[in-house]
Amino acid sequence: MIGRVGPDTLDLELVTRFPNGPVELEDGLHWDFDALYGHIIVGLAEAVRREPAIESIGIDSWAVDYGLLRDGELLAQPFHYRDDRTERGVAKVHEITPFAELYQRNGLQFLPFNTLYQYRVDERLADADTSLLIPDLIAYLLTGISVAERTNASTTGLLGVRSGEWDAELADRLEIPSTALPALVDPGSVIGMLRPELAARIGKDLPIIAVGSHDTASAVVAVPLSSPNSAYISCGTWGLVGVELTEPVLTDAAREANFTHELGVDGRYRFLHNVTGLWLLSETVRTWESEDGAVIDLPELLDAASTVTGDIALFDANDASLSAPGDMPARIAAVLRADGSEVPDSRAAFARTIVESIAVAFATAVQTAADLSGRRLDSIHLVGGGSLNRLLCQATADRSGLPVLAGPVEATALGNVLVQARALGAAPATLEELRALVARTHGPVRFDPR
Ligand code: LFR
Repeated sequence: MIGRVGPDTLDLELVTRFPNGPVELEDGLHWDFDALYGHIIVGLAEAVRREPAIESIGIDSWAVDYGLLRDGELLAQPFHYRDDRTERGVAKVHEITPFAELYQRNGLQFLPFNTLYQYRVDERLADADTSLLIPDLIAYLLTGISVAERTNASTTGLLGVRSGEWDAELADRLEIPSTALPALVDPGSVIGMLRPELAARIGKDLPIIAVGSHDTASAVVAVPLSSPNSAYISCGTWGLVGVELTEPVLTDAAREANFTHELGVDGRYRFLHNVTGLWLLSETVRTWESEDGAVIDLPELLDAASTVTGDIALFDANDASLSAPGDMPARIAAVLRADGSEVPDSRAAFARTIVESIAVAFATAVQTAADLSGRRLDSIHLVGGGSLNRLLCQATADRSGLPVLAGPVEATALGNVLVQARALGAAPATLEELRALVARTHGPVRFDPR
C-alpha cells in the first residue's frame, strides 16, 4: 500500500496483494516465508515506481510467529501458529509457571500459540542466535538490523505487562535463551536504511520506520474512536474485540474471561479478547470451492444469507476444534450436532449461522470488556475487512444493542502509515488527533440495532 498523509488527507493506494496461506511440510504447518519476502520486494519496487516521492517504509503483520536466525541466516521457514505442536508447549510451560502467575507477569489471554509456548517445543531454538517476529524479520532482511518492535513483542508472552521490557527471569526459567531476544524499539523510531543492494533494486534509498508492527496495534491506531466509551472490533481472519486502556486490569475476572493486555502504540493497552472471526467463513468457502472446483461469489452468498428466515442455529465461534485449517463445514456441523442444534440445509443458511454466531461472540466480548473495565459503552467501532460485511455489522448491532460504526476497511494500513507520517513530522502528535484525521477522511457507516 502507498499511503499519502497531509493535514486533511489520508489516502491509500493498493499496489499489490498476494495469497499468504499455511503450507504443510513434513514437520508441520509453516508459512512460505521466501515467497512472502519475494512479493514484498517486488511490491516495494512497484510502489516506488508509481510514487517516487515515497519517504519511508513501515511493516506490520500478524503476531506471535517468528523466524530463527544464526549468523544472519534464516534456519527454516517459520512455523504457522495454527500448527498443533504448540499444545505440548502449553503443558510444559504451565508445569513450570502456572497460568495465573503468567497472567500477572505478561497480562496475556491464553492462546495456545503464544510465542513462549512455541519456543518451548522448538528444537531449532538451541541452534539460533536471534529470534525475530515476522515484521522484525522482514525489517532485518531489508536493513540488516535486528530489533523487536514493542507492540508485537508484547504478544510473545515474554514481555512484562507493566514494564514493557523483556522478562529475562521468566525466559530463563522456561529455558528460552534471552540472548536471542533483540533490543526493543517503540513505534515511530527509525530501524535503519535499506541495504544498498536492495535500495538499488527497489529504486530508492529509504528508511524503515517501526510502526505498530502487530497488525492489530496498527488497526487500533486508526479506529476513529471519538470517546473512551466506544469498544472496537478489528475484524479480519480474527475478530479482536475490546477497549483501549491506560492501566492494565490484571484481575482474576479478567484472567478468567481470557482478556489480554497487548501493548498499543504510545503505551496504551489493547484490552481485548480474540474471537475466531471470518476465518470460519473463509475456511468454509475454501472447502466448498474445492468441492465444486469453482470460485464462490462471497457478496452473493452473503446476500442470500441475509434473506434466510426462521430460527437460526448458533454455535460457539470460539470452539477449539475450529482453529486449524481443514473441512470447516464438517467441523461446524459437528459442533452444532454436539449441542443438539440442527445443521442448516443450504449454503445460504449455513453462512447465516456462521455470521450470526460470530456476532453473538462479538456482542458477548463487548459486554465483558465493559464489565471488566468498568466502562459504560455506547458504541462499537468495527474496522477491517469485516466492516464490508453488512450482514455481520447489522447482526453485531442487533445482538449487542449498540450502534456499530463500520470502517475504515484498511484500518491496519492506515494506522501503519499514520505512525510513519507522525515520525516524519507530517501528522499530528497524539492518537486522538490521528483518529480525528481518520474520522474526517474515512467517516464510518452506521448500523443501528433493530
Ligand atoms: C490478527 C492477529 C491477532 C493475533 C493473531 C495471530 O491478524 O495478529 O491479533 O492474535 O493474528 O497472530
